[in-house]
Amino acid sequence: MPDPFAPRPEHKFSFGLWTVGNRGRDPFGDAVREPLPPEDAVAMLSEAGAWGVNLHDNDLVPIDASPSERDRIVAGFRRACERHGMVVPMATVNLFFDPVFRDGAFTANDPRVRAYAVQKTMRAMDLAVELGARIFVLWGGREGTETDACRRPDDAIKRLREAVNFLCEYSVDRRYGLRFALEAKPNEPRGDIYMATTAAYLAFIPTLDHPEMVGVNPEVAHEQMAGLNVLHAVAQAWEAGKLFHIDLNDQFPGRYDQDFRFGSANVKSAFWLVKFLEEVGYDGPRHFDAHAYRTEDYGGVCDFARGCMRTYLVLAERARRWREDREIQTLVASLGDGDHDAPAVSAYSPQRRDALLGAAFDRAALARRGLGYERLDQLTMDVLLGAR
Ligand code: DIG
Ligand code: MN
Ligand code: MN
Repeated sequence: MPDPFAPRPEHKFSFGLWTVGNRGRDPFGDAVREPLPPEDAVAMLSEAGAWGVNLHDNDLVPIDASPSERDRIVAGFRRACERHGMVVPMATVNLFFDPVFRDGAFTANDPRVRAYAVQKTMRAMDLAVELGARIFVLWGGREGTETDACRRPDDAIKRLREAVNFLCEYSVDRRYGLRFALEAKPNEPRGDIYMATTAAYLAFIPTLDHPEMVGVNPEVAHEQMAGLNVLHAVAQAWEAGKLFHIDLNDQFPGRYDQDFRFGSANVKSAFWLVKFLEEVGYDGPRHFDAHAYRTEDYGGVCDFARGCMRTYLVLAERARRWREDREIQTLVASLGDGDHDAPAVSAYSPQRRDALLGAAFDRAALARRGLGYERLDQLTMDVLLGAR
């Protein structure tokens, strides 16, 4: 009997080199796993059933590599991807690890650092296109402060806009056709990071010269670190046509960025997210920006990768059950506008103005109406827990 939850290329599951290549280092402990060469990561992900592999520039090419070394490394990686039938749907740039970015990258006070950050990103875009990536993620991990004495935050926003506008022009100039996906995070590694939430970026994008080229890459853990409902952030991005990519993982509230295996901390939150992505027909990569526990060896890392994909598919199947459950669907049908006619509050007109101003409402009767959400949520729990 074939495993119904076995990942297949059409599921578009992808992982970054930095995810399965995470060596388990943390602020209080050294690496516990040997380095994983990119070609080995590609082989591991392919064997696990993933479709795509993503990377920061320096996940593959050392920051001080010569052009000939760079070309040799990239050629070897491309061969490995071809050999293992893996695509590179997304790429990004590391603007956070090297000490040069300790005051930020695009928002740094030193204009030479800002210029270097844009140059490094241009070269990372070149690499992205060479590998076939169509999506370029920008995560401003160092764009932030420990003290707001360092700069006016509105100056930081202006600098960020200047950099993203320049990079959009570079993509147009080179006819790269890249779409940029901006990733928010509230803090860590900086005390506070600018553009702390996906919503902040959704407000920033319309101020750009090429807003049509720029969307967002919401990460589950980052919205949850901010105490937000990640589904609502993703739904707002989707509704605005700006869900260009997504970072799936998990997180317990009030902790550092845990980047746990997808669905391993909050199954219900993961269920609503998967249900939404499948119902709206999100066709982008299902990217797992997560890593295995520090306790694991590379056998455990492979378990981690398989678990991310399996949980997504199990939850997608639970979402199908939810949609097909007669009692649930009867309850859901009763939630809508139903047969309660009410004056229209869309498409303003003098007629609708007068009809609404003249309408009478039985407020007490409206207030008495029980909505049945307890039963509906318990049915959802039954589906999730396998009790129906
Ligand atoms: C952290 O959540 C960031 C970096 O890993 C990377 O730049 C981006 C890509 O998904 N996510
Ligand atoms: Mn994260
Ligand atoms: Mn991420």
